[in-house]
Amino acid sequence: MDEKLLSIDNATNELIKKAQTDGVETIWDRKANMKPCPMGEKGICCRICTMGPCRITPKTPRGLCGATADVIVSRNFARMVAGGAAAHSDHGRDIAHVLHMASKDGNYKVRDEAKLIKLAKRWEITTEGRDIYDVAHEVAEFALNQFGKPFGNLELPPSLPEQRKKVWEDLNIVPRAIDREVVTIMHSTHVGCTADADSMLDISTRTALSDGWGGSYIATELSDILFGTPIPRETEANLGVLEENQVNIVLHGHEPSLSEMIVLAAEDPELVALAKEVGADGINLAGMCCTANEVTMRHGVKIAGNFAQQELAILTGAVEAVIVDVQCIFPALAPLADCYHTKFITTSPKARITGATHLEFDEEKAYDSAKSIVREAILNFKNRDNKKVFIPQTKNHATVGYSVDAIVNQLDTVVNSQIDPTGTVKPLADCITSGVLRGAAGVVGCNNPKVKHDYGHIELIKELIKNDVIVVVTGCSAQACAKAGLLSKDARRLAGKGLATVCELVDIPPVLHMGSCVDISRILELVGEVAKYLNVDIPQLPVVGAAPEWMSEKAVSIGTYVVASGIDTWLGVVPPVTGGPRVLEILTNEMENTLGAKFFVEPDPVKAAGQIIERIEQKRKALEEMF
Ligand code: XCC
Ligand code: SF4
Repeated sequence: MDEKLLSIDNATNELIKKAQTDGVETIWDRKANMKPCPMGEKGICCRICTMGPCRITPKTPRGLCGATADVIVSRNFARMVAGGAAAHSDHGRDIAHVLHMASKDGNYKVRDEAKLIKLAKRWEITTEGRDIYDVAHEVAEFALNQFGKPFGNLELPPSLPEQRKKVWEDLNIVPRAIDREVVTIMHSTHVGCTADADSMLDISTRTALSDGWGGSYIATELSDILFGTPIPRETEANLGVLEENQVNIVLHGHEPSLSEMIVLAAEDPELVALAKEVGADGINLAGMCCTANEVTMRHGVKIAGNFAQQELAILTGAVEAVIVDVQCIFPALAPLADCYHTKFITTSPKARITGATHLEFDEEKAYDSAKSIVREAILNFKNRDNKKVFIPQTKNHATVGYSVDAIVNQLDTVVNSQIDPTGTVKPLADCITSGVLRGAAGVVGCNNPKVKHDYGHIELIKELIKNDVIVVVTGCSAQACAKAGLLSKDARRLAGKGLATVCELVDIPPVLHMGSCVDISRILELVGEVAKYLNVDIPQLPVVGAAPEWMSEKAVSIGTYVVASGIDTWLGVVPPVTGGPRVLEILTNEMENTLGAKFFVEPDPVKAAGQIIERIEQKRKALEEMF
């Protein structure tokens, strides 16, 4: 592989080249010109009040108010957690509102009644003899109350082992209402409040937990109820999924309430006919970032690419519209779309972008709203300039759709129901305790131009599966895997003997796509259930997390709740905390004593894999003594 290439992905490299020919810039050009601020990089710049900004140097070891490097670093870290938890949880809240407006004859319906009833029972909501939509509305209200309830703690899901909850209780970090935790961070980081790194990190941890076991968990469960719990299905990934003779629409962002309606609208006979009328063979939907994950998990919609490829989709010259809602959308798409015929359509009042066409998505009239957005795309087909079109011929096959239910069902295919119960995580737990699988890793998160595109994800994952560590993925990591062929069942040839055997018996790929980033809650559920089945706490399991190319505040919240859930987490990009020695010490060392897990920072994915395997083997020793 050419060292100078910016990605391990052909389609990406080809389009980066096209950008040069076309005379347009991409994230990699801007990266080459950007000189990151060394203060910001270490986390020691404070601009919380206007006596500053204050920066910590050997000559100025304290800010004007007297804040030390650790105080500043910990406050900056906390605010990142708050930003991330807010984004995930507000997404969860929006889905709850959609469930609240669901009705028998409306645009939004209940697709997974069994899951709804299960959740209603868990929340002690009457189900007998009631209309399913009455139950749905009460469940939605209950969920909405988790965001702002004035008293008590968050309602925690039953997959959380008691031992884990006890750890949080002892540390006084059981989350209360979700919004309250975010607001507490904004308050505590105000000038003149928390000035103690230890306490600041406790507050951060509690907030992150309100995301993982609260806002994100709600987002996943209610999305499954509304749009269906994913089951395994086939798809394809990379920019080669764009079609020369079709109206290409890229769906980018996060919330399935929009993308689900677009999926329906794109099948509307009226719009399909319109597409033919304008000279296209049909309408081709392709997803990007977590929206791609949502619609591929539930419909097999093809994946155009991950975070770093969003500009490249426009650069193909073959995309009629990029339709976005919230999160991870480059503002750069607006000026870039001007250089091509692509319509860049924003739909959410939470994420308007200068230069974009704003067509607000109205959830009350969701279907009509989606139809008019799709119509815009179709009518833009005539403006496509064939001289500017280049669709890379790179794509790969993938099997996706591994919700926890889907994994359990798949495992049941090898259970002898005469002897063993079905519908449990027992087979998975058995594989792990027996050592056929050495352990499991959740590899998640973004792309970051500090890392060669997709290299961090793919190198790490290949090493892990080679060593019989089963991998589950979400977010942009899942898409990197889809493009690299790792979600295909025949990727088992890259797995070690134990993992390959399991894959063959159970008929799964060695890397399982579990969904979008809010769906990391699925990973928590699965790990929690295995721990409960074995009657151990989560840190005792040979299970790790990794975010090799992370970049967002959401990833900081995720990393923090994953560690607080008792899962060691490897970061491939250094977080902006190195200027605070106490903060660094807590995150990368002391958390192990309090929470049973900690952060590791290792930019080299092969080295990270080595460390992970070593750690997993250590945990196995203790576990094997027990079983
Ligand atoms: Fe965004 Fe969720 Fe990161 Fe991808 S992985 S770049 S946060 S889309 Ni969540
Ligand atoms: Fe400076 Fe303190 Fe104000 Fe931060 S809060 S800018 S350290 S004076």
